Amino acid sequence: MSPSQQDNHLQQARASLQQALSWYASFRRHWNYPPNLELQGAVRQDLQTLKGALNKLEQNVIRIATFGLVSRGKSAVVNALIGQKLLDAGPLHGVTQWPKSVRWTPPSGKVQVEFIDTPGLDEIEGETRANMAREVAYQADLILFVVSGDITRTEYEALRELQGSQKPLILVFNKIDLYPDQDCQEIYQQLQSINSDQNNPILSANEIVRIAADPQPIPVRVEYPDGKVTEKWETLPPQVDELRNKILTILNQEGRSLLSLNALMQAKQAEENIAKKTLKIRQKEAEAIIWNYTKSKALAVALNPIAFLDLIGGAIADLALIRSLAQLYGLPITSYEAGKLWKKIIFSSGGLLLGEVVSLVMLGLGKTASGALSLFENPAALTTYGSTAVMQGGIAGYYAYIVGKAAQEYLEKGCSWGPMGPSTVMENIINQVDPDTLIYRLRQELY
Ligand SMILES: Nc1nc2c(ncn2[C@@H]2O[C@H](COP(=O)(O)OP(=O)(O)OP(=O)(O)O)[C@@H](O)[C@H]2O)c(=O)[nH]1
Ligand SMILES: [Mg+2]
Repeated sequence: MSPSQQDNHLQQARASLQQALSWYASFRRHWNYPPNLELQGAVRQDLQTLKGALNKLEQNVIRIATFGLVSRGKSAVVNALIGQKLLDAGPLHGVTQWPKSVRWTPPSGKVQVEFIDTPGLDEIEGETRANMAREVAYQADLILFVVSGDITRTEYEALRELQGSQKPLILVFNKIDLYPDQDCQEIYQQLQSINSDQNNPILSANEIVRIAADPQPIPVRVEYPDGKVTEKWETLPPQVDELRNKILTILNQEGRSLLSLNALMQAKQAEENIAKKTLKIRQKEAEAIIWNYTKSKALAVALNPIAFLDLIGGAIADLALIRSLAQLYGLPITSYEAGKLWKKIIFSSGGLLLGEVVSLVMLGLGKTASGALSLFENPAALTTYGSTAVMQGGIAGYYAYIVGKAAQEYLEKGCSWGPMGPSTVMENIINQVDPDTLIYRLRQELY
């Protein structure tokens, strides 16, 4: 990716996050509703995540996390990469107990790096471990998975789990100084074979790097000119150049795009959380709003004697309903978007809302006719007017209810219109809503 492309990605991500933040900054100032302390508390962390994601973008910090079982040399790898022993590393099991981070300014880089060093995956217990791993993977832009030999079952499972986080991953084969060349080669080939499932490869071959982060001292024979022979221990420098170069290449070629993507992913998640919590906490008020609109729309359509006004009035009511919901939630939806959303609901529902149009027109015409008739000649026609009106009102109200539910679903998805196909949403809702009960309920209210 060219630098300008990457800058462009950064800009887009930044703009998106800034917009979200400026919207939520006014979160406490719902214009129609008093601030809700419970809600504010519930979304505080998500707002923090949003801010954090933006900060990270602005500082150009890439997070690289180490993962692996205990004593594989995770901390040693970070030390070797930055060329300083900033992290404790040692032969005891469980030297690193909690995730720790260290900053690194790469030589050529336009970005900063923050290494996150984690405890061994087998060191901490079940639930806590899963949470820690998930949290770190979520924060990371790049993962270094450190092994020091053939892969174990636990390692394989951890790799599979990490695959779900959709973060780029480099498999680091550390401690190669402990193996003769032949063995090292064999292990390397075995590591490549973890991709045996071609349809679902964990990594590509060139994502495996062989290093020695902290080679053990080796005995060296020293022969003096006088024939005396002694042995002394010599420590070789770390061999991590291949890994460092690989990381630097990634940072240069796609660092900023990676950063943008991850920030957006985090923002999306945070916004979804905010929307979900808001919807949950405002549930009662929302139900009341939907129900009120449903009733008024049904009543208005039933009582209105002019056929086409039913339709126009109905549409206005639907729009107002969507806007009221958005207002109640304080979620980022403008009038323009409300209109777009309404159109989507109408068009995507195809047959369903076409049903409303057709039945409203047909019944509306009948109603207009029987209403007119009854005035002049036939008092019995008033009964027809009445039952038509109830039916028509029921149908109109039912659709208002569906529109309300659909709007809720949309808002819950964090108001990102893209990938959420409207027809899917409609389908979900129609599966949820039981039309008979509802029309029944409406009829009850109308009588
Ligand atoms: N021979 C050899 N030993 C290494 C190498 N890298 C690390 N070690 C040793 O392996 C041991 C564990 O290293 P650490 O970096 O503490 O491993 P870790 O994965 O961070 O371990 P925990 O934090 O306990 O999970 C230390 O004694 C290191 O000196 C290497 O490349 N070669
Ligand atoms: Mg460690």
